[in-house]
Amino acid sequence: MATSNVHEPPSKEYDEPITVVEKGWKNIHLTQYQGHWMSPQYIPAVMAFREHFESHSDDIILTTQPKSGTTWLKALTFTVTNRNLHDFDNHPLLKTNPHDLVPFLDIELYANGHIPDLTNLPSPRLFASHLPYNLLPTSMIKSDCRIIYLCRNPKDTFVSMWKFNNKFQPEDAPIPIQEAFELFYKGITPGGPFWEHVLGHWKASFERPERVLFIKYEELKEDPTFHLRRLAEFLGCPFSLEEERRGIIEKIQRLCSFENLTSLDVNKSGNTRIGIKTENYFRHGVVGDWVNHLTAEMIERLDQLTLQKFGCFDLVFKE
Ligand code: PAP
Repeated sequence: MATSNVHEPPSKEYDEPITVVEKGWKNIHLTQYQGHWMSPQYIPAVMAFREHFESHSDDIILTTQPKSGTTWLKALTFTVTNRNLHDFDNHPLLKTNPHDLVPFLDIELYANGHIPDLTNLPSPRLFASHLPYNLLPTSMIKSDCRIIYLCRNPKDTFVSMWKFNNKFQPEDAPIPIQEAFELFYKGITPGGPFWEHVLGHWKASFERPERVLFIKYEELKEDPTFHLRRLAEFLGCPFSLEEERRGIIEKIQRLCSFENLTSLDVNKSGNTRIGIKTENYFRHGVVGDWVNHLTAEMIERLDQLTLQKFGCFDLVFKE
């Protein structure tokens, strides 16, 4: 998506006190901002985004916590929304990593507090954010744009996050899993605490069901056809009978599948626009890999905490 950066006053000083600064995931420091943890380098971006983003009512915003399936959701939503523009044999996803088709607002377009000109992007504009629901710009909530949230069970999210963060550590000095676990458990993750991030979107999906769609990674994995229909209906572009007959849903599913995306050269080498190796966004792409990494004690503690946080909200995950 082409955008131009208007280099307005950069990096506004924080106008709120930084409550706690703690050394986070080894060399990745996290700071608390309005009750959520984030990298201090992103705070000017988050502030500029919240203050200056002007939402359109037909915007589509994908919100996730890191390692919950963002890459997959970007691929699926881009393909569903643009299905009349691209044929499957010559599709942008064959040559471009999903992150470069759907930009992050907070950590990419508003990076360093610069204010991008997004007014001329074609409708519907498709963006992503890792921010919790309560930190999304007011204009986004007021404009009635559509928000799609994808979440994943905490154990797989944690393992995926730990493995991903270790890609940025020296090979001979990875973050010990116990250390990473304690951080996750205490809520010290980008956008975390994990549970509050999920609950904010869960509640919003009941309060504004026509504007906030809540999807679970495990259910998407189990029945992608059902959830693709749900997603298209939510976006106001349901699949027609003719499309169903032509097998469009299966084609989208296949194009965006872990197996297909990881077979493409673009996802085997090179970097995304924000400088992360494309291959780092793919590992196993399965449900339940946590059994291979967590100790019995970690499982017990995480399950207890999750029950305590989600129990009364009828929010459960297949694992
Ligand atoms: P991000 O938030 O940094 O963008 P995100 O895409 O949310 O990362 O998470 C990556 C996880 O999604 C990886 O999970 P794993 O570590 O447990 O394997 C990655 O493998 C998985 N993933 C990426 N693409 C797909 C896909 N097409 N289908 C299913 N899972 C996927």
